[in-house]
Amino acid sequence: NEQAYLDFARDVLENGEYKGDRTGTGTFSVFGRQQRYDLSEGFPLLTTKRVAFGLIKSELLWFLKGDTNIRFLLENNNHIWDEWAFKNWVNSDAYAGPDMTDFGRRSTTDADFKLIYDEQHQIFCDRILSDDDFADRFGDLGVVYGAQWRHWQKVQGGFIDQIQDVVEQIKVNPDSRRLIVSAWNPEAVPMQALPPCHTLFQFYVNQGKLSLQLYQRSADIFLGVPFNIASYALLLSMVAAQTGLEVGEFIHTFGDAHIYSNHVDQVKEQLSREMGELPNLALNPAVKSIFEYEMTDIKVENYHPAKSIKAPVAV
Ligand code: THF
Repeated sequence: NEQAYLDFARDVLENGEYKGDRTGTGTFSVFGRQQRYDLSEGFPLLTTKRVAFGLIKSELLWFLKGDTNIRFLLENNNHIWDEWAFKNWVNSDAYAGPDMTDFGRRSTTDADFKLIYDEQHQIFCDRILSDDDFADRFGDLGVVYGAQWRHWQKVQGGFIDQIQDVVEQIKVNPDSRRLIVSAWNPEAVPMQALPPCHTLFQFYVNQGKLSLQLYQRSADIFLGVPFNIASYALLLSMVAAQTGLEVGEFIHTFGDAHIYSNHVDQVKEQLSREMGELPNLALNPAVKSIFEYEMTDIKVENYHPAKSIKAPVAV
């Protein structure tokens, strides 16, 4: 299980070729890989570094609500999407503070700039939380995951709730080969803060077990992928609980899988560590709909990871 992730990271470290990228950071990249995680062997939350499961829960609940405004994330102390909203603010004519051009890269290379950035970032978060109009205008990331999953806009008007439909189809038509949720909407790509990395996923039911395969077009192996594995394993477990199925496999399929050049030392550190036992996931059995889970209904038990490893996020 965790070994699959570690082997993948080592593969990209050894075989990845240098490739420039949109963020200007530089990556070591491969194209086309796949790993499998059997959820009956434990919940795939990595033990070779601490992975912040609280952030994974609040992000998934945010998607499932169909919410695209970072206010809900901030209310849950989750800052993993801040940079994307912050970018919209500092690029708008409403922003009058110090120059934030290229803030993602500069805040990792220039300590003086980082102080200025941290201050503006704090001001931004405070205003998103306290000012409704500001939150409406700058907290929204556009038609990102939550919107495509729950409110796919139809050409002839109205919308499709892909999550509700797929959960229903798993119950009534488990042999279906069309149990698909697509986040990739070519028409919406120009309106999104970041076009979806988790392009499409498909469910599969056999022998009373539910499996899920994700196609991820682009993957930040050190920071993003540990979150992504746990997030889709959680989604799979929640859908299994709501459809009366056992958990099967999470299959993670990749397009461009990369290690950012400023994450290489961190990956090597992680690869030098011993794996521990995987934790267990406990979902509140009283919850009767995929849309009714709250933070306290989802827990990991027996999670004893190695200490966290910090790395800068590329924006
Ligand atoms: N952009 C980049 N460059 N990488 C990504 O993985 C990524 N995501 C989402 C959107 N843009 C991305 C956001 N997901 C972290 C984790 C997941 C993210 C974004 C950031 C992160 O920084 N994690 C740190 C700190 C967590 C904390 O605050 O405690 C970690 O150590 O795990 C792809 O989904």
